[in-house]
Amino acid sequence: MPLKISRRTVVATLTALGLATGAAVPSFAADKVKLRLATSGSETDQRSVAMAEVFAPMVADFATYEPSYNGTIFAQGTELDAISRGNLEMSITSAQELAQFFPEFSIFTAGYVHQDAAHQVAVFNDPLMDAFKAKAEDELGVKLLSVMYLGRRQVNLRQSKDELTVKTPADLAGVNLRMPGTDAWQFLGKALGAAPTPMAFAEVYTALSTGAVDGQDNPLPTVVDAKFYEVTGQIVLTSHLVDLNYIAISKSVWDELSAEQQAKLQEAADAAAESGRQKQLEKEASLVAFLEEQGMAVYEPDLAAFRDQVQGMYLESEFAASWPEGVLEQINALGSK
Ligand code: KDO
Repeated sequence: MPLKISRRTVVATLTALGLATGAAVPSFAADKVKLRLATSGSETDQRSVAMAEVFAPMVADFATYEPSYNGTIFAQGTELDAISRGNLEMSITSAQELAQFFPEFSIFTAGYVHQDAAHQVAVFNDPLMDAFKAKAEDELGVKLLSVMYLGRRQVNLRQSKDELTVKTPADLAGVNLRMPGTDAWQFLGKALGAAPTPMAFAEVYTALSTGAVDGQDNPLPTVVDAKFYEVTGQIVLTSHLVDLNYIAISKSVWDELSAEQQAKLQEAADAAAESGRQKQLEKEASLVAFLEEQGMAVYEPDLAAFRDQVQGMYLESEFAASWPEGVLEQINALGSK
């Protein structure tokens, strides 16, 4: 059960401690603003690279950027709470994590809703997002700056294709599929037809190598970056979720910046997101050959069978009941299909 903490409570607590925002706080006075960012991604993940190489230099005249990787300082899924409590300034967060606080964010976690990277950007910048963004700011103290592309999630199994060939969701019955540890992720695993197991990203390589799980799902660049190909035998190109992350910042830190600094920071976040997106797309397009060279089978299943099952299960789920009326139709209208 995630801790729900209101922004008012956070501000009241900080005020009681004499740390209320608005007054001259040392880190905002003569010093630069400290921007600690926590991510469960690695240092070589394209989102991390874009933040370090594009974002950080663009804000360097007024901010110091201090990233931490691999969920080391804040475990995967705890970053939003840390920002809300004033213990962290930034994170690369997910709709699945936001859905723990605000169930309606699960609309962005549903399989086969986002169509591609451009669709994600169109949705994020559309007025339909205003109410979602306002809720995260007002009730959690988290401002969503920009949308990052993680990629098309694929099913990645230990078994060779000879041992198990996946054509339809029925072929995944009983497959112990690691999914990240929130309800929205677990439901996606079930919708694929598998038996999902919650586990933090940092533990996945070991779990695959020991056989504690049969597989995991992630985009191809992540499979390569995390070297999952060393401990798995096949990739089923289900493309079940065109996955995204948001660059998130503490709303109170944001409010302390001047209008000029805010504009620079926003520009830097957008530039980093765009750079990371292009690099991730390039990798995604080129990695099938690399994975095949590593001896992996990479193949498409019956995509219509997966899409029909996943979409059907979402529409009948309790998640869909939390989606604001008409938003799914608005999202679909922004796509090209
Ligand atoms: C994962 O845990 O499988 C996931 O892909 C979920 C994403 O939201 C994101 O947090 C990502 O891990 C990590 O950054 C590692 O790439």
